[in-house]
Amino acid sequence: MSTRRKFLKNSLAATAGVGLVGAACAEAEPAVVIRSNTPKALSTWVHGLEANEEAMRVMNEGGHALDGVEKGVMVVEADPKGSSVGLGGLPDRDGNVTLDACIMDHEGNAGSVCFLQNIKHPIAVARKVMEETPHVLLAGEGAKRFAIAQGFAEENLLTESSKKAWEDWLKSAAYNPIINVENHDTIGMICQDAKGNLSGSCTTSGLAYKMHGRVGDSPIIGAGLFVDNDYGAAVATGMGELMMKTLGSFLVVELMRQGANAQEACEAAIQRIVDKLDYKSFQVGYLAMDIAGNTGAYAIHPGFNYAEMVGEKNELIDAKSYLNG
Ligand code: SD4
Repeated sequence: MSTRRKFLKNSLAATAGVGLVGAACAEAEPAVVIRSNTPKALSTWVHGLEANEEAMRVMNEGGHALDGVEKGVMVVEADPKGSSVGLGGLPDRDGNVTLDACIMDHEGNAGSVCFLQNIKHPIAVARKVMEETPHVLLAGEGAKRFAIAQGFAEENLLTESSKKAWEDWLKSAAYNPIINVENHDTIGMICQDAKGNLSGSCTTSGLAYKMHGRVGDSPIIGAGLFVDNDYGAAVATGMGELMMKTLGSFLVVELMRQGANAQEACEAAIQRIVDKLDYKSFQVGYLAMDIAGNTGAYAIHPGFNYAEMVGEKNELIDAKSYLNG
């Protein structure tokens, strides 16, 4: 049986409540998918449009997918208007901007930073962790010291407008992380380069007004991002606790490995959240690409969109969702 038919059969059986543990995993065969070598950039939310432009520029000048996903999201990290990423990101409830980011390449190398403060480009620090250390994840003060040792400048990331928003929030100080626009525009990005290799990145200031020290899914390999260059890549955005409890990005890629296409895999990973967790008041969106350059996207609630760029065409697309308004 083809891997894809096996995935569909298993999905139906799962819907019928049949236990399938190990069934698909044990028999997984390589999917018959032809690797694309057309450079492509895919990223979450409307700011993905400018990230895609930069990533494609870098890849068209001979950069690898890894360069694309790093340089692409750096545009958004540096934009003070973005309230969920890098400079201008909304702070935690004590007024500190704390950043999470990770990056993964086509060889399965990964680097990440979490609870990083005062460094504008956490994604570039994550890449340095990947390339210059034997580790995957550096946190907090240690991550900052490493960044400074690598030549990154220490700077204040709390802009006047994010400080003002925090001061307004302090008047009620209601800590009730729910879906709303300012809470979920992390950038997750997947690129495929002219060699057909995939890489991914994810960078965020996390939930606005989170508890000091809270770290979300975005720096966790497998939760906010996963890349398997034999099958595909996935990124996540939204309420990180839900992706962490289901290891969502890994799940999406694993489902592709078992024969699901990118869209089916995103839908099945959202279904996993719906089946297991209290999901109704939270948004989660998954975005995925397989090695053929096919894409998939799915969210719990309407409102998740993403940018997809091939050649000169860069489009913003609305993802389908489990709930409909
Ligand atoms: C987090 N997933 O820290 C991030 C938030 C997010 O768009 O995606 N914002 O939970």
